[in-house]
Amino acid sequence: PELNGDGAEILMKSYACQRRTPLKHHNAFLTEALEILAQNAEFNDNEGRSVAFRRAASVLKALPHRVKSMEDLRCLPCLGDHSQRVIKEILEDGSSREVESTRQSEQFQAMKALTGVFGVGVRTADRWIREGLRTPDDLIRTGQQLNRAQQAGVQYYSELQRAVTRAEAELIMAIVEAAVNSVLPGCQIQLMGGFRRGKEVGHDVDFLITHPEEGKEEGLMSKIISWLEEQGVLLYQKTTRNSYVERLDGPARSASNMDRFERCFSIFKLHSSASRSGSASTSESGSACDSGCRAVRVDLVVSPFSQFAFATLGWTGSKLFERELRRWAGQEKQMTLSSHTLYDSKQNLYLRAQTEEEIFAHLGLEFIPPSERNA
Ligand code: DGT
Ligand code: MG
Repeated sequence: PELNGDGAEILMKSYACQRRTPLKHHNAFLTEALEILAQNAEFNDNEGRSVAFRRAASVLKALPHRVKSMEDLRCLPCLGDHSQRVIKEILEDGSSREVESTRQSEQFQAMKALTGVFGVGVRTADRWIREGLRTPDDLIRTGQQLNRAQQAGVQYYSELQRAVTRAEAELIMAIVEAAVNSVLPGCQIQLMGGFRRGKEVGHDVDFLITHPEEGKEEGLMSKIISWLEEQGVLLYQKTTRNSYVERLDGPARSASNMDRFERCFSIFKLHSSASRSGSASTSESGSACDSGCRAVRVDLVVSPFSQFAFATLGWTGSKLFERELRRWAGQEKQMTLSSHTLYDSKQNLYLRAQTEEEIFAHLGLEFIPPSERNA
């Protein structure tokens, strides 16, 4: 087995949900390269290849030292031939030709720019590129048909490209708390996603909301949205209803791993001065984002209390960690994990949980705290 600098043995487990992956690690020079190839594979609609590169990158994030030679990779899981070639070239030459040519290719840059628009996925971006479009400006210039989300995405493009700081996330938390408390006292509100894992910046801010009395949360989202709209906080919002039904014979096989909570995709308006000084300003109404204003993507999710632990686990991320949890559940335990429930196919029953710790225990996994789920 692999030895670390102190001569201690590293036993690297093969599922990311069996490992601790801190936010800061020693191999960004390799993981960033592998993640370029993962992203490019996603742009080419090649999910298998994309996940392979992400798993390889994730193993390197969990290493307690910097990789100096190919010897350091002996006995590590998830490093396929292709990833190893890339790593070897970077170790020997300082960079990988494949990674650099991908990074600089017109196709990759156009996909990055266009999928960077809120509301635009890989398929749409690909179609536009085949029509000769390259940037969000091209969409406006050529008068492309855009849906409401994409219109907002184009309108606030540069604002939404800017990373959201933790200070801004806290400010939005205060606004969301004010909204929730004024429409339904006694709710629990949790900051989710990257910020729960300890990230200092994010691409959006995710919140999970519940009420300890099951059923009280029904209809909550529309009340929260109305309150926020009255205060002039929302530049854009689209709410989807809760469509989850618990089937007695176990969860339905679903093509997507999107969950079915009542959910709101939104864009909040903050006043730049307020986001610097840390005081919420929600007095102005209207939907324009002027020069003194900041647009931030916010996701709100409402969960029934009985599903709250599962929703918490499902909305903490990272995306790869979530994916690996589900793969572990299915392949190693014959269970189906979602952000709603955990179903045991051997016993034919739902396993209940009040906390994330209980879910890890049901899955036969050591508990990994959010700050170590940065797989
Ligand atoms: P960020 O926002 O780019 O800094 O990083 P994250 O980790 O906050 O990523 P984000 O905001 O896309 O998603 C937060 C977590 O929530 C992510 O790790 C997985 C989960 N998640 C996001 N969207 C969905 C969804 O539609 N269904 C389910 N089940 N989970 C989702
Ligand atoms: Mg997020």
